[in-house]
Amino acid sequence: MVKDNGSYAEQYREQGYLVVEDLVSAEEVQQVRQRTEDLISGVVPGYPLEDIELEPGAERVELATVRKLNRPAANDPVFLAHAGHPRILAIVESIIGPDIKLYNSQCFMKPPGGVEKPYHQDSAYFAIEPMDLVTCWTALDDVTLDKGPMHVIPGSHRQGVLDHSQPWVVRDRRDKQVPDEALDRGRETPLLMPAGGCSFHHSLLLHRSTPNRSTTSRRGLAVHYMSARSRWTDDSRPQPSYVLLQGREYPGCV
Ligand SMILES: O=C(O)CCC(=O)C(=O)O
Repeated sequence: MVKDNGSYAEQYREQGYLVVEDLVSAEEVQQVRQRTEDLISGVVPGYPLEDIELEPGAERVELATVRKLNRPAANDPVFLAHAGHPRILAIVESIIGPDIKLYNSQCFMKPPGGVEKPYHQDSAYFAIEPMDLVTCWTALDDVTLDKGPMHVIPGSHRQGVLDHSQPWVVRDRRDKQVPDEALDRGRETPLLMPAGGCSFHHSLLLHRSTPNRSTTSRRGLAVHYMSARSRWTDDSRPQPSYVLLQGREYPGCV
């Protein structure tokens, strides 16, 4: 059931996440799903190769090997339209206010056999302050336990950025993760939902996704939103320019 946005915001503040089923229509989901297939197969040519990440050990770009499409909303109009979805923006607004910018987006393809993504906080990778970006993760396929859902640790968004120094290596893939002793795994919750459902999570919430042990893909489209009052924190790189999706700009901010 879709509730009012005020109760969503309250749950989000307390738990650092929420799940809303049936937010995106079956037709809209199908359009995005089809687009992932057309971009990867080359039916729609031109998706930048440097923004296609493969599963560990894979060499060819195919539906069965792509781990994720990076920056889809920056690279493709269908994904940009999804980032501006009014029902998603209404919930994002109830959480971070009316002035909303697109920070980034990632389409996780998670094919059968797709590997896990270990525990992390998004803010450990985002050069933005304050660290209260919100990610809307839309299920493009039904998400069940065997398909490698996201898991979260409720309330873990209140502890600031944790150490991410523990290496995580699978074949040619190197990543980093939060060390086990910092995790209260007894509290972890899988985010299960039918296609068209969305989860929203805080950029400091501890989360991971498990391997896909099923025979079909588990695609999830993550769009990261920030307040237009945010600031860029990486002095070693020029500040990128970010698309305003709703509301107004603020001088000196992103
Ligand atoms: O969908 C996944 O497998 C991982 C998602 C994730 O880690 C994220 O959205 O930050």
